Amino acid sequence: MFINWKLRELNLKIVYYGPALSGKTTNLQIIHAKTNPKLRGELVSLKTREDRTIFFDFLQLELGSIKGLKPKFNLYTVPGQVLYAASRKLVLQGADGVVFVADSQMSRLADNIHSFKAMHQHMKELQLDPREVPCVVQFNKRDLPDVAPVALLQRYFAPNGRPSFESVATDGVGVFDTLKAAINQVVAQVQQKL
Ligand SMILES: Nc1nc2c(ncn2[C@@H]2O[C@H](COP(=O)(O)OP(=O)(O)OP(=O)(O)O)[C@@H](O)[C@H]2O)c(=O)[nH]1
Ligand SMILES: [Mg+2]
Repeated sequence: MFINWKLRELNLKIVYYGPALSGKTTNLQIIHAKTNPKLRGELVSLKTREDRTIFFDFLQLELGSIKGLKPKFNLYTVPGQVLYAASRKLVLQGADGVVFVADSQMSRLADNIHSFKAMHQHMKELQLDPREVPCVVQFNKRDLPDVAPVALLQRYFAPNGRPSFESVATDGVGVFDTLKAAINQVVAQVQQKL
């Protein structure tokens, strides 16, 4: 959280984290495409020629007001490829909330688990308390065959009633439900701190 008192702006950071190719960038592309241009900035993507995220994607949304301040939600994605662990950690720094995007395919379960653990490890190293930072989980690619049952995914990634959403990000399904839940959680926590 960063407050610019002169401009009365409240900057909040939400990071989309998850394994390679789970659909993090696709979430931001859909949010960018479907949000009123007056409320959002441009989508900045630092990517390889094969459209893989190399450092991060970034999209800023300006919504509502909190205690007389204008909140700006800065949405970032991390690069999922194994190679870019250092970038993942850097992008996670200072996060006010995270969205964990899991790939629902059974064959990707181990990668999701590995990425989820790594996220918690990075948070600890960055002095972010995983019990404090709001986290919403998205089970993406529900349109594909051989997806893991939601109950199984919930047991791994959303125990104790953590908000979780099924999605088909390429079709926009579940993208805004996930985003709204993340924003709501972040706002609720910020309101307590202000
Ligand atoms: N079938 C299906 N494909 C999807 C879905 N969401 C994303 N994809 C596809 O999965 C591929 C990877 O999506 P990205 O959004 O680039 O994934 P990413 O998590 O940003 O990947 P990295 O940047 O490498 O970490 C693309 O070809 C997407 O079109 C989905 O819900 N269903
Ligand atoms: Mg990406």
